[in-house]
Amino acid sequence: MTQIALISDIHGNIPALEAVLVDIQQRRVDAIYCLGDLIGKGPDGDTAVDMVRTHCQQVIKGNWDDFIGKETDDPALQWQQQKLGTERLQYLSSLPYTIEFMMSGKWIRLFHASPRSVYERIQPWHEQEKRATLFHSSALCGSARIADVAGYGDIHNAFHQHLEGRTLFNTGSVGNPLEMPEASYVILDGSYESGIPAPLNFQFIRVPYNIEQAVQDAIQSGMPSPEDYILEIRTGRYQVKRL
Ligand SMILES: [Mn+2]
Repeated sequence: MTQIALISDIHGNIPALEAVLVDIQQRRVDAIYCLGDLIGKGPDGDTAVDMVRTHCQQVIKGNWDDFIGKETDDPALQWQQQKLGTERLQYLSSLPYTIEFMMSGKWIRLFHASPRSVYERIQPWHEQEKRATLFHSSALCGSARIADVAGYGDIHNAFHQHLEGRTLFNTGSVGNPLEMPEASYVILDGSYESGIPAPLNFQFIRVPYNIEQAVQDAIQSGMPSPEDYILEIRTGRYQVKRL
């Protein structure tokens, strides 16, 4: 069996990322994949990018990774762009859209927000018809197959549900969880690259981390308007329009 850890939505929160990586190392997984939004919101996107490049075998693009490369008048975004620097911004813009593979007889597709756009946001409480579109393919995907298992990040809200005979799940967020203030990630455990039906295990793991250190990091970084980010990581409650 192969264990693949899925992390997402780190958002420049290094104490959360470090705590998750320690937990992953203790579980002896075979690979780590990152589902995007390495940066933004929190202060240390540059370090998050460097750590993800070191530890993750595959990385896909999130909405923040996409729009951070664009010209902007927003001082908070300009601050993030300057901290990242040209090379990391180029890396983020070059990230692929999906990770797709067979595991235990199931076609698994991983993406940041939806198979169609990094900006399409679908919640577990949206109507079933809408959720079921997350199994679809699009021109952005690596294959035209309908996914047996679709996994994503973006909403910062971990869940796992079965619908229409398929499995839909969300990893939650490492650095900006919005259902409870503990870092979230998932481990997939199954028979990698095997088309033969076999057990497939999903583990949803919550990792307490040093939130006050993350708060201090934000204050000391000098980033513009850190208040919403600080409130969100302390409470797990959504404060602003942008995830
Ligand atoms: Mn995000």
